[in-house]
Amino acid sequence: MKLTALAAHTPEAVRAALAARGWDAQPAWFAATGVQSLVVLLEDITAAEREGLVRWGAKAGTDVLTGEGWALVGAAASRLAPLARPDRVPPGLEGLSGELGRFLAAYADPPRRWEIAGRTVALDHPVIIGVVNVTPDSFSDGGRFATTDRAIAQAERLVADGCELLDVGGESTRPGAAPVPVEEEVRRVAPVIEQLAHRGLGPVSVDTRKAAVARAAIAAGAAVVNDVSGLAFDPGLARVAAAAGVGVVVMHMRGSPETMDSLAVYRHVAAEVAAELRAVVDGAEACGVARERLVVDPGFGFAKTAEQNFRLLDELATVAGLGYPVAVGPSRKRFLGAATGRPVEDRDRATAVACALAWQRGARLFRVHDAALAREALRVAAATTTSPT
Ligand code: PMM
Repeated sequence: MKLTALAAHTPEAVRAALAARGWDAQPAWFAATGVQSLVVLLEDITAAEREGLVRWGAKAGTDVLTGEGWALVGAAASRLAPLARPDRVPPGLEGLSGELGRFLAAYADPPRRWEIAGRTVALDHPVIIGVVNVTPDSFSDGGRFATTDRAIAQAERLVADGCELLDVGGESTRPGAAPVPVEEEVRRVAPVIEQLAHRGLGPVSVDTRKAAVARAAIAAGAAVVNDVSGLAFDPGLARVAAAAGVGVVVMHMRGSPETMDSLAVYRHVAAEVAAELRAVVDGAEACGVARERLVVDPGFGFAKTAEQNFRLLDELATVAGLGYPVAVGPSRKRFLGAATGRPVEDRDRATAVACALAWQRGARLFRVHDAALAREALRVAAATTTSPT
């Protein structure tokens, strides 16, 4: 007998082992995703559901760990699947089917495209979003691209280095940054967006928390709104985005840039960030934003300590489990400095590594200042992923 330990962090190894033994690509992929072990934490369940899960686990031969109001179930995806099917779920566990079904559907068929205004962004490869900050005080590049010409030159460099989307921002959101009035923010971003659209550089995203700025940016040619407040700052923003049919990136944060550092208190950061993002996308959809236009972002550096950022990076699959494409923006942030001891102007290598790790955990869009380094790292990471994920 000969034993080989297969890599179990993704379905890849099983798929490849089956393909090498004559299986066709499609059945090999389905079987591999079915064999893949998943762990789900079910919270806010009743005592009866908890007991029902323990009984089901004993029968199904799966691990179920429980406590007051929660259960943690570890099982192959194919074993979990009956719990998600109304016709197969054991009596008393019907209330769990909906959420489990939603999760398993997203696991089996993750989003492969993102619809933005006027085009579709394919997510079968790393999509790099280049940062064009038109602010005098952004933490890493504030003031450098404060004029339209300089912003355009930076955008040209980013596109040459492989960016597929340019994110233009006119308000710094670093901790403690002062708010910018609407007219000033529009004055900063609109001419740059107009020029980028005019020159065919783009598509362009506008990094703003304000409906009025989003409206002006969309009129100037923006195809995406990227809101670091997760639609919390300005209740009108979602409707503006919905009416215009633009893509929407909703980022997780708590409070505002002035207050966020004091709100970095979590019991289980990945679970809480995912739950809060779920509430945001539900709210966006209720305002008319189509599901296929939404991207979620865990908001590295926003209301998180360095340790929480790293936990979140490692557990990014929890955010991907929501079933929306995931964007990340670790670029040059403080937590990377905490790990490397490097100052802000020397964090692009650390950023590239963080991007590669995020790709492996399910992120598909990467907001960076230095696209060339990130692209190299992401090409290496993406080369390890061959299957239709
Ligand atoms: N970070 C910043 C600004 N905008 N948008 C998204 N979606 N994700 C981020 O992580 C993010 C963002 C802060 O960085 P900057 O001041 O360098 O732009």
